[in-house]
Amino acid sequence: MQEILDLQSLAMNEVSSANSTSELKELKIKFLGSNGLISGKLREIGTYQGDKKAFGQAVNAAKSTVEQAIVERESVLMAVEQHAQFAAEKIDVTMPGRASRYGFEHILQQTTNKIKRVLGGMGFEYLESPELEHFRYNFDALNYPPDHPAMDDQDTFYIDDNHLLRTQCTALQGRVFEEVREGLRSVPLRVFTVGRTYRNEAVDRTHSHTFHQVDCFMVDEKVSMANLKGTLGLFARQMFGADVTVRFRPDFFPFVEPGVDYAISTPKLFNGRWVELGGAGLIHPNILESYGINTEKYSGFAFGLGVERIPMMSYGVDDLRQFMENDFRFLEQFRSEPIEF
Ligand code: FA5
Repeated sequence: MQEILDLQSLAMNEVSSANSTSELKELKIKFLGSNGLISGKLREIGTYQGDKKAFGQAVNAAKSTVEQAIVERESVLMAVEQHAQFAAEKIDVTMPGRASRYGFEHILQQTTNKIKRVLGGMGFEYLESPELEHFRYNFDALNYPPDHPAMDDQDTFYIDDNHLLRTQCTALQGRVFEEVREGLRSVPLRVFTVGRTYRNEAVDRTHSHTFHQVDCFMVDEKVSMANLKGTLGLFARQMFGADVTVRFRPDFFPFVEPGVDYAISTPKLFNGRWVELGGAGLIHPNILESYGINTEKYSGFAFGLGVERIPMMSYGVDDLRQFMENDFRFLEQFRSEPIEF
């Protein structure tokens, strides 16, 4: 019997000096597991030579005493361990949070959206037109005689002899007029496009090899320079503010007659200096006629301008290369409303 009491006190000592729940788990196996020391004694009860009953009672008493001690020690150790874990994983809720970054539209995209709103609001239909263009839409369809020197101003990146990266969004015209000839569209027409254009250009503050243009044209009865001036004046006031004035000066483009370049001026920007925006004019009758549009009845105007010029003017940006360089410190100045992703 003494041997059971000794076993019990050995177990109690070890349990009370266990320092972790995992140590305690091992002691539970050691004494009470299926091959444990106390379990072994339980199995001996049947074959015990002597007072079986007293032996059995002593073994069972030792078993429940040790079980009880393990449960009590376990709750103490669990509390200690939990406390230590909480201390280790403590979060300082007073620390300032890390602000999440919202995306926003690039300033050129914001400008494009505004152009679409303004011209759309004036009744012009927005059309897409390819950046990788046929030579014939970029030049032939626009009344450039073969090898005309005006094409030298617009050298570009050629894919093969017949395909190039478009140098001007005016390339849309031939595509639309072709649809008129095929009966897919009819005059009157009011259309525009906005998109990327390319030129083999000596890059400087106001010229890039990759830039954007708006190109807009209208064909209807009795369209004149007065309509062009009125439309561009309204467009400029909507884009830049009510006090903008537009100036026209004669210029040459093979696809317009007469041709002009136009500049805007406002007392708010660049000390009221004229800033050139683009070219314009009345669509050359050769073009309209080549697509079967009756020039006795119909005439049209067209204008095109560089998109980068608009935020350059509005915000006083003096180098358009910054729009393409993706420097966040620059772009973040033009934060718009956050975009929902
Ligand atoms: C044209 O591209 C004509 N297609 C415009 C036009 C349309 C005339 C319809 C008549 C009728 P120009 O080459 O001048 O014209 O370019 C127009 C505008 O695009 C320029 O005033 C300028 O604002 C912009 N632009 C031209 N080249 C570059 C360049 N390399 N980098 C940035 N902007 C440019």
